[in-house]
Amino acid sequence: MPVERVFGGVSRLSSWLPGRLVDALLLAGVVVATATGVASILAGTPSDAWVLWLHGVAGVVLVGALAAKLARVGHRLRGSWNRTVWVSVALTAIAVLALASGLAWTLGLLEQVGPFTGLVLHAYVGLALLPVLVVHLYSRFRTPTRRDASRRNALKLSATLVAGAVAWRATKLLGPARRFTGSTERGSDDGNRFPVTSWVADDPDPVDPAAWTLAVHGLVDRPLDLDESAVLGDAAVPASNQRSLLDCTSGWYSEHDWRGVRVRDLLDAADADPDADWVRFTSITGYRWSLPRTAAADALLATHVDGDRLAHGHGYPLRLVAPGRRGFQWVKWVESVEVRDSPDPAQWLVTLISGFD
Ligand SMILES: Nc1nc2c(c(=O)[nH]1)N[C@H]1C(S)=C(S)[C@@H](COP(=O)(O)O)O[C@H]1N2
Ligand SMILES: [Mo]
Repeated sequence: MPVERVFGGVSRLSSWLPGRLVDALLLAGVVVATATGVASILAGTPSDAWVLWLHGVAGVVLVGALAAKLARVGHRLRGSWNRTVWVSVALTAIAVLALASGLAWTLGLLEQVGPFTGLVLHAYVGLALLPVLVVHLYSRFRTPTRRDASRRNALKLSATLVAGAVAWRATKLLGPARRFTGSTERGSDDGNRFPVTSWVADDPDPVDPAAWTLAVHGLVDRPLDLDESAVLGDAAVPASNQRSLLDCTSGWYSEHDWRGVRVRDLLDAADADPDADWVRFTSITGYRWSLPRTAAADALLATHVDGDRLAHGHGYPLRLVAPGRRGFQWVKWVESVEVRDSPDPAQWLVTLISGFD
């Protein structure tokens, strides 16, 4: 019977490593997967690819460790279901959903679920696991014992990690082409025809250019208040071009030729304090992000995408283009550039409470 063979294989797998080591592997896997999943929000350049690689390896190792654990403890379902069993069952269900959604996203089987992309769904399910895991550990946590710390077990653990790395590599090859962040390409080099992603509450009316200005202020000697014609290419702030890739954490990316004013030129024109290390960009909606001075200087405040004037959804009249930074930092409908000597930790809260990505 093939089914019996599968279960037989799994239970052999479950006795391959001592149960306490499987449990330790599960806990370590969840810790690594959570840390790298959260960190991936900031992964913007290929030098950050290892974060996503670790995330994937942790995921496939968790699949194996979870199977081994279920083969070992599954029989408890036949006993009476006390609170501890209920928590374990809930934890298993969420873990299976988290792993399956991550795998399905990688394989291209789960692009969209209602309002969420498969990747966003995966992130929420993964986060939902944490409180249930804490409750589970509270009643069931055991540390591995000295007996488990053998050379043999160390070799087996290493072999498991290598197998995980190979399996993750193979899984990625089976799925569609994705950037190292897991994002798929959408509407590159095609003007305004790429996805609009705004947080639910961040949905302003189209900006009336006659009533709009860009303020450059804060630690500057000469504050500026520029109207649309000034940002469209003035002698004081010349037009610049920038090819750059927008990579949204919801799982898509789009690469374009952007045109606008270089932030460095704005800071020069405003005589910004050379010792001020931060620049904060704020939208007409209050949405904001701050960049370190050097990254800000290289950024562009774009008026055009692939030669077309920016559409409202993409931030008309002016949006931040921040090379190497994830999409959520590319503030749309910018009306303020503030030179500061400190970062702005509250920006995280401001972007989070704006709604869902
Ligand atoms: N003001 C404002 N800027 C914003 C957002 C927003 O909700 N409000 N969304 C951000 C996110 S999450 C992304 S991925 C990009 C998307 O840009 P697009 O809608 O032009 O594709 O804009 C960013 N800038
Ligand atoms: Mo985004």
